[in-house]
Amino acid sequence: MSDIQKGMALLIGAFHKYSGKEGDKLTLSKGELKDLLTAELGDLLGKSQDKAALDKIFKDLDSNADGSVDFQEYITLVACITMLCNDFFAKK
Ligand SMILES: [Ca+2]
Repeated sequence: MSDIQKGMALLIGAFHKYSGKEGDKLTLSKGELKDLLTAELGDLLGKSQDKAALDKIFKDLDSNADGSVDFQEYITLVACITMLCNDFFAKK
């Protein structure tokens, strides 16, 4: 597999690792999102122990406001963070 294909497979796998923990297996509950953000993105986002901050991130991500974060909403977050990282390295 190419690097991009490997990256895609890893992003899909990472989502399902957390989405399958409770409730709907294809979406992230707030608890699952917290686990994902802490374990996978904690270095970049800081610890999301702050409940108000987590509530805001969840609300912002849940763009169709159905109370869960689906794959499309998750991949949008990953794409945004990836763009920020790219900007950061491009400016160096
Ligand atoms: Ca949603």
